[in-house]
Parts: sequence; C-alpha cells; structure tokens
Amino acid sequence: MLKTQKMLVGAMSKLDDTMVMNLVRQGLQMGISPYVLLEEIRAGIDRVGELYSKGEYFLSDLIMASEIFKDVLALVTNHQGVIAKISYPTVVFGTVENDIHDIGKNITTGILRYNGFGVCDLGVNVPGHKFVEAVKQHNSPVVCLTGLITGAYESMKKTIAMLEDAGLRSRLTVIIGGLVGESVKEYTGADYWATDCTKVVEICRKILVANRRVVQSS
Ligand code: B12
Repeated sequence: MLKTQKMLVGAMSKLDDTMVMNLVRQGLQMGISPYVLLEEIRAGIDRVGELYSKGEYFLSDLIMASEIFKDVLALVTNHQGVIAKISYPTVVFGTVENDIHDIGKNITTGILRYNGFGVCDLGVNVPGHKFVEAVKQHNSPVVCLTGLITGAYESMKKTIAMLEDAGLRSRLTVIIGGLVGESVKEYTGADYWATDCTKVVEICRKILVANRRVVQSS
C-alpha cells in the first residue's frame, strides 16, 4: 500500500476533511486509480462506524463522514476517465413516504455510486408513485427502499404494491434497508433486506449478472 493510501485511511477515520481532499487530489495526480482511493476512504468510513458502535464517535461524526464521502465522490467522478467506467444500470433509491431519515440512505447510495452503479436518489418521504415513475424512466432493475420508523413498513408495502400494479414487479428486485429484518421483508413483499450498507453492492451485482444486465469479468 502506498503512503498516500495509508494516510487516507487515517485522515478519513479522524474525519480530517482538508487532509482527505488533499490526499485524494495528490493520489489522482500520482496516477493512483480513483477506485483504489475510494476503497481506502471506505476503509476509513468502516473505522468511523466501528468507533460509533463503541460509543467513541457520535451521530454527528457519522454525518460528517458521509459529507466528506460525498465531496470525495464528486472529486473523483469529475476526474477524467472515471465516468466512462460506469457500466451498471441505474438503481432507484429513496426513503419511503412518511419517513425522513436519510443518513443511512446517503451512505448506501454513495457506496453504490463509487462501485460503478448509477443511482437515482429520490430523497426522503417519497410516495410510491414517484418510485414507479423513476423505474420506468431509468428502466431500472433494482429499487432500494429505506425506512427507520414503524410507519415506513406500511409505506414500503404500498410502494411495492404500486410497482406490482404498474406491471413492473416481475422484472424488479426490491431491497429494503434501515430498521428492517426478515419479518419486515415478509410483510412488505420485498426480495431482500440488509442493514449492512456494503451488502447492497453484492446483492445488486448478483441480480444484474443473473439477469444478464452486466457480463461478469473474470
Ligand atoms: C438520526 C435520527 C433522527 C434524525 C434523522 C436525521 C436524518 N437526516 O436522517 C431526526 C432527528 C430528524 C429524526 C427524526 C425522527 N425520528 Co429518528 N432517529 C435517528 C436515530 C438516532 C439514528 C438513525 C441513523 O441515522 N442511524 C445511522 C444510520 C447510518 O443507520 P441506518 O439508517 O440504519 O443505515 C444503515 C443501514 O440500515 C443501511 N441502510 C440504510 N438504508 C438502506 C437501504 C438499503 C436498500 C440497504 C441495503 C441498506 C440501507 O446503511 C446504513 C449503514 O450501514 C435513530 C435511532 C437508531 N438507533 O437508529 C432514531 C429513530 C429511527 N427515530 C425514531 C423516531 C420515532 C423519530 C421521529 C418520529 C421522532 C419524532 N417524534 O418526531 C422523527 C421521524 C420523523 C419522520 N417522519 O421520519 C425512532 C423510530 C422508532 C420506530 N420504530 O418507529 C428511532 C429508532 C429512535 C427510537 N429508538 O425511538 N431521527
């Protein structure tokens, strides 16, 4: 691992935004792959998550981490050559109706983006018909729903029913995240649930390869 990369993990886990941005710029100038740099940022974010779980970091630190991550993502995706590598279809993402929690959604959409997925982020408190419109517009194979309050489960169920009514459900995979579990998956009619934001990439890749929307490189 190059010195810049090692320093990047440390700067990210210390939430030193100036240092992170400088190191990313430096890395890009040195010709380090943006994906390698983003991987180091992710390792730094993992560290922030660990410190949060131990009670050493607070929610404001998680928010800070996701803000730094957004800035880095903007920087690297503007870097020549990265956009051309984006090869996966668009995933439609949103926090469902009546729910405004979006910290986890923002982290998860960021992770999808830097793994090469297009993301149509509909925001928070999103009514079902907006998901239907977005799936049609982007011809998306995957919809991701975030929900953290009990009321979100009903909204998820309604949204999935609307996708069914629109005739889109059979070609769609629906993944739910937030404060969810197997029983919420069953209740809402979703295909997968995950509370670990890194799982989403693995699930999406599997689905897209199975549906021949991308060809797996060996
Ligand atoms: C921060 C917070 C808020 C913030 C939200 C700020 C924001 N911009 O999001 C504010 C203060 C605004 C807020 C408001 C409310 N909140 Co609140 N909030 C929280 C809190 C403390 C943390 C949530 C959070 O951001 N966690 C950190 C993120 C990173 O975790 P995460 O969202 O789970 O996301 C992770 C994974 O789930 C995954 N993920 C997320 N989405 C997706 C999607 C997919 C597809 C996948 C694969 C993965 C994935 O990725 C993330 C990283 O791994 C929780 C308590 C808790 N312990 O969860 C309560 C909590 C969720 N809130 C709660 C409540 C009740 C409310 C309010 C109703 C309070 C009120 N009376 O007004 C309002 C809700 C208003 C509304 N209509 O939505 C309750 C919900 C209880 C319930 N079962 O209904 C909780 C559980 C607190 C509690 N114990 O009572 N809240």
